[in-house]
Amino acid sequence: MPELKWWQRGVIYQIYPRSFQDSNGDGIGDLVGIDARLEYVSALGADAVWISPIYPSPMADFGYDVADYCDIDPMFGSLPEFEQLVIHAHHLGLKVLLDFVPNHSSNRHPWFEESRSSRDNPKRDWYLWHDPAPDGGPPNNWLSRMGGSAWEWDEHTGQYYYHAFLPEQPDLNWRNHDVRRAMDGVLRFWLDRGVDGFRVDVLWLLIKDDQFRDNPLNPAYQPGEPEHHRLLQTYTEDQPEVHEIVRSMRATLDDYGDRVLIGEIYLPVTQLMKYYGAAGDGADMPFNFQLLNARWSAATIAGMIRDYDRALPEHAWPNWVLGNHDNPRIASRVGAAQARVAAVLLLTLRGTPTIYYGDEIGMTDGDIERDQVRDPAELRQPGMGQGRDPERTPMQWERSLPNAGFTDGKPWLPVATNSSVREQDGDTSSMLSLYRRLLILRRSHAALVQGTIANVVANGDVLTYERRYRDQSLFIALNFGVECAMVQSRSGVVVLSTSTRRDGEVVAAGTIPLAAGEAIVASV
Ligand code: TEU
Ligand code: CA
Repeated sequence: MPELKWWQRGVIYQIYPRSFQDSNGDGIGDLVGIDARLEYVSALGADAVWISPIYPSPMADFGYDVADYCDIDPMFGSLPEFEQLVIHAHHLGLKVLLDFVPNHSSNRHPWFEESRSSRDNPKRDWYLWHDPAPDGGPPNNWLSRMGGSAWEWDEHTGQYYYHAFLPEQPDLNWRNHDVRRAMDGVLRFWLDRGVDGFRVDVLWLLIKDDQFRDNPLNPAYQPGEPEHHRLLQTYTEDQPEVHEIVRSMRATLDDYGDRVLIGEIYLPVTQLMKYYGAAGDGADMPFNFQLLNARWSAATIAGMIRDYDRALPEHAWPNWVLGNHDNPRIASRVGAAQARVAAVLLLTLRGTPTIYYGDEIGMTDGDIERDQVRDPAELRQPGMGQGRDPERTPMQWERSLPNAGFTDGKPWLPVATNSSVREQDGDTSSMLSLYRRLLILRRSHAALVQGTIANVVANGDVLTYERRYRDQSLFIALNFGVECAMVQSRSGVVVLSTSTRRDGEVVAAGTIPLAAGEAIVASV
């Protein structure tokens, strides 16, 4: 196999900066705090950190409403502190990825303030302005993913502007080449400062239908679902013109060599594959979000692995994700025991894994009281299951300390103390120990990094597959059930199990027992 790139060999660790480590007692995580925890991330065995937005922002959507693409919000720190963090990370052998948010800016960005100032402002066409419909209402039926119409009336210029998310997040017009040039300059600003790549926010939404046609009704819509599910996104997502933009972003990163382009793309696998680019000149890693809300069964996951691997274009590199800052945490979705199975799955499947901060200690969704809710997705559609605060609660470092060591101040979200890094650190049976063992195993077995995956089989509640590279062959078995199961295996030696007592166990050819919620990796 051709020499792998760092992002093919490595493991990415997502840091939600607001919740990782506060260093100045304001209850909000910051860059100095992250910098102080880089040794922890490196010792865990990760190879790169992806930091969610840290740019100047009014924080209407907690940083995904950017008011200056080329600076650091004072709440998180400063550009020199960021540059220091990059130097420190690189010294530790960690790559640094930023979150690029090109689909929309903040309504407080100077670009939008110019654009909204008058109909003939040179930047008017940098955003999507439209006359009202004949009845004076919104131009069409497009809905915001945060609830309500996606059109906001601007009295001053007598037009509406489009926002896929909050009114504070006006969508940029990516059909305008001045926008593309400006955003290319943003990428180069950070690449010049040593950034090793980007996770691109809502890459699949960048282009909207140029005729602004109404989206069709969603026939599968069920009452009680979020409002925007009423419509199919036919004219507001996955438009064919987006791929030339992806190619352009990739070309810019390739100018710098060895940088990674990750796309946040919530699409079915068949549509997702286009984002690798027809000639492999698209995104390096269109995020594979299938595990985020998959039915947690051996049969479902087996089918998912086979279908995804079969759908991958030649030379396309797979990736897997168990969680992120927008979805309920894996340990809350499947429970503590199955979260251990999920860890083995994530770190033994073929392709690059992304670990969401806190999942390595089995963090669960935080309990957020009504008066503690911060997420506009919840505030605008309360009780609809859209809120993301629970998966964004602060990292739990040491539960004997105030706020688990996250902050000396009042944390921006409540900190759970049901577990922490410190107490798991020395416990060989802890989730943290399991993640560390898995990452050591992964790093020491080429079969897990660049091997093939074969014989993906679900037998009852047990999923098995093999990873092979040259003379190395690993057999992975995961019990998704609540009963002990017998698994057919070749002879070998257990090199890792979720219940540590089996490490080193010799496995005779035939059937071996797998306890409920147990997973093993055997060298066969
Ligand atoms: O998310 C895009 C997105 O559509 C999913 O996050 C999810 O469907 C939705 O946000 C749930 O409310 C990206 C960011 O990850 C998210 O945090 C931002 O809120 C959003 O884009 C707007 O930038
Ligand atoms: Ca702080």
